[in-house]
Amino acid sequence: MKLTRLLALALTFIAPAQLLYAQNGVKQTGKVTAVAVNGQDVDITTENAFVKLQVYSPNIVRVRMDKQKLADDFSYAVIGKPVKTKVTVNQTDSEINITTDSLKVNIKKSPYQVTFSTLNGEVINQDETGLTTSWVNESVTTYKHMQDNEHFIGLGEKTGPLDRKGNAYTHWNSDTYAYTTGQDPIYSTIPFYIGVHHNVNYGIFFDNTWQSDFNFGASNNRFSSFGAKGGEMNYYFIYHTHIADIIKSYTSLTGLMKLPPLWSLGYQQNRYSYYPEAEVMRIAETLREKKIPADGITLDIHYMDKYKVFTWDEKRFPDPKAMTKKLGDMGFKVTLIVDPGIKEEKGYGVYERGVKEDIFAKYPDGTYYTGQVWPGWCHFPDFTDPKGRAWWGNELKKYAAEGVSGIWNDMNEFSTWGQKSPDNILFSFEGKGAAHPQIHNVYGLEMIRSSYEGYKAARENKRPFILTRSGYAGLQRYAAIWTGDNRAENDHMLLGVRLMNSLGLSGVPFAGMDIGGFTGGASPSLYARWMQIGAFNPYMRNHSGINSKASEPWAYGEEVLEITRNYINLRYRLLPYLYSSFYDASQTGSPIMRSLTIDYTHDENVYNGLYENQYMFGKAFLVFPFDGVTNYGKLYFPAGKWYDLYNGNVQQGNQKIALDLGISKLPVYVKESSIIPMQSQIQNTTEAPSDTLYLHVYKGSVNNKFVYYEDDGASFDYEKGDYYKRDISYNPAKKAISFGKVEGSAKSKFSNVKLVLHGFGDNGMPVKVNGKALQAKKDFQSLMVPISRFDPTGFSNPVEGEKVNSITFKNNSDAFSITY
Ligand code: MIG
Repeated sequence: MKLTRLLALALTFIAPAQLLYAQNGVKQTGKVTAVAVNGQDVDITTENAFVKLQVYSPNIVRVRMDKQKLADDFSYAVIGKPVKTKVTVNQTDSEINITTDSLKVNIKKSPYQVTFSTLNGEVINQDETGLTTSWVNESVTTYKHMQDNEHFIGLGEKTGPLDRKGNAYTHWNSDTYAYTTGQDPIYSTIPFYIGVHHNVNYGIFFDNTWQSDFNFGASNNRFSSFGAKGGEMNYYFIYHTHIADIIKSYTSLTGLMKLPPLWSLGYQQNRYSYYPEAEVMRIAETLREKKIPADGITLDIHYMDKYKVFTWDEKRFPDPKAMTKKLGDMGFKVTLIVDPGIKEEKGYGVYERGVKEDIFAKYPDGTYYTGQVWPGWCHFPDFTDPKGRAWWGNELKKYAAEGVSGIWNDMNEFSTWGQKSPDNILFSFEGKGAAHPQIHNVYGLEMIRSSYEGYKAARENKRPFILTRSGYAGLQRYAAIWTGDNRAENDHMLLGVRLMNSLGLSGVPFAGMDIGGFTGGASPSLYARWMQIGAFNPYMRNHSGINSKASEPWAYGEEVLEITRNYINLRYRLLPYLYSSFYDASQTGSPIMRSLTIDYTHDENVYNGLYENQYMFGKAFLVFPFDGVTNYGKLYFPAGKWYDLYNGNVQQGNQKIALDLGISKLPVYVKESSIIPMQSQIQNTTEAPSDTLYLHVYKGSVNNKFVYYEDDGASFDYEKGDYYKRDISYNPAKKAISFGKVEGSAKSKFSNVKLVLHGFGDNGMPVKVNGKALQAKKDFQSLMVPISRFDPTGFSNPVEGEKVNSITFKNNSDAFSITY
């Protein structure tokens, strides 16, 4: 054998794949050749890559990798900084070990391979041996070992099942009219998911804005992987024992939702499109006449003059300011749609100012990129340019002056007719320069940032309400999101629930869907069901498309109208509960629609396709999004004790039941030990409820604490301490319901509290306050009354035979405890 052949043969044994494929762009990370420890960072050089491991907190470790030296750090999504953390780094010839107070990271050197484990040494997540991280030309992918029976949840607005195992997904924000229930991608990108196996769970946030791909064992039985067409491998590994804390850590990186204005939690009525003004007024008046509580009317593209943003069609809407005033007097806020495409037209001030400010995206030869959308040929603002954001904010002042309350950002994927914008459109990217593929997935995020910041600046001390169709990780800082152009079909109603549950797992608490369906027309029963479920969505908006069936609550006949009204009524009575839940979300990232995987993570049943849509609405209500066609369904009750919302009947947990149900009720159960504040019926949030807060407590065996929160619901004064907050807790062992001392400088809307005790028995209970027996009729009044239940078919009528204990007392700000 010739020497060269021998050599070649020997080489194939030494590094078979490496040498052969490297020339064609394939690169493995390879062996570690140098290690440097810099405080909480460990910088590693390998044969083919530069790696930086950064400890962000005891629970968060960031991994950055590139073929060349790592570029300056920049992210539109991440606003969290590393916090000072105790870190120990040990090295041997073969490995590096990093230990925090919560986890261990082991890096094998030959070749590079990362393993995250608990302090006890249980593997949480591990690079797949032999594959780890590799490049194929400019695309980079990290391969993780698929653990036995691993579940994958989250990943933002992704269709398909709750458990993403066996599926793969792409992130490329797309305008997907009438998408199917398995279509991918749709409108937004949140490259964050949670893995669950062997009683451990972790989160991975892959912060890369290029087109990215996630594979959770689709067509392979070996790994889960995440990768992108360009940019760095850049992921944050998050470990906590509870999923709620993983979400909290994720939102410590990407930011929290700000408290929205209270009116945006009310019912919103929309149509593509309501016009002229007389029609808008007719809708508003009908909502009031028919006593359907509502807070918002949303105007779609036909309010504009030939679809030109920041204009009004003067024939249809001769005096917008007077109209918003009239609506405002009736308790309605107006939300307007805006699109990013700016019509290229001489004399159109918005366009001309854009040219003057030089804020439109261009081709490499310096000419404007021109794409076609609603107004015709358009230019597109560069929201990745601070100048572009400022220009947009300036244009928004007009709507502020006209009394508009909400800005609905549509088409911001960005969408153009043809749906294929060229790669060579150039964007500022904060002065660093980037072409379309790198910024595509953050275009929507930067548009809503412009809307949020602009609208905040345009109005004195008023919370903006921003709605968006597209976005990227961190979108919760600026906007609520809705799930786009769904279809009026049962499967879409259920898919919408899963999308919102998944968004909730991915740091976005404020989400909604087109209730009733955007395309097509629902049957009356499907519509009724959809509105019932909609009452238990964070954002409740009814919307339907231009050529579809009218979708107002009265469009489906008397029975459906009544059902719909009952549930919207209930939502309004629940506003103190809902608003406090939003407060919680604004502090912890805790979602409003809470997938059961959050609190029942290691219960296999919650991943079962039969039960995958079930969720908690806040922390008290278990909602079963019941089929709206067959009205038949299977329910799973996780561990604990559950009270039927309508009659108080107790259902034990760890049970599956089948239900055949009429359309008038949606199955909703209350978790034992729940604390639920409610108010009297109002028709909109400008109307004051009665002076009594109804505080429902459900007997249980577990301790519970509810953070009760109130503020003016409109301004930013709460940031200066102008709020009313107290802990309300229930301790069954001590037989006590305790009210903590009030925090904040605001007064409560409620001067009385009516404590309503469920499941505590029918006899008037001897009640003590701060240990002292109750002085009848003095500070407190103890009564035995049959109170009205939540029966949606006749809310104001007490349910026969049902008795609960109820105590009414004066609200006061000191800590006190009621024992029984
Ligand atoms: O090309 O503004 O998803 O809610 O009604 C369609 C008209 C543009 C898409 C949105 C939809 C809205 C519609 N828009």
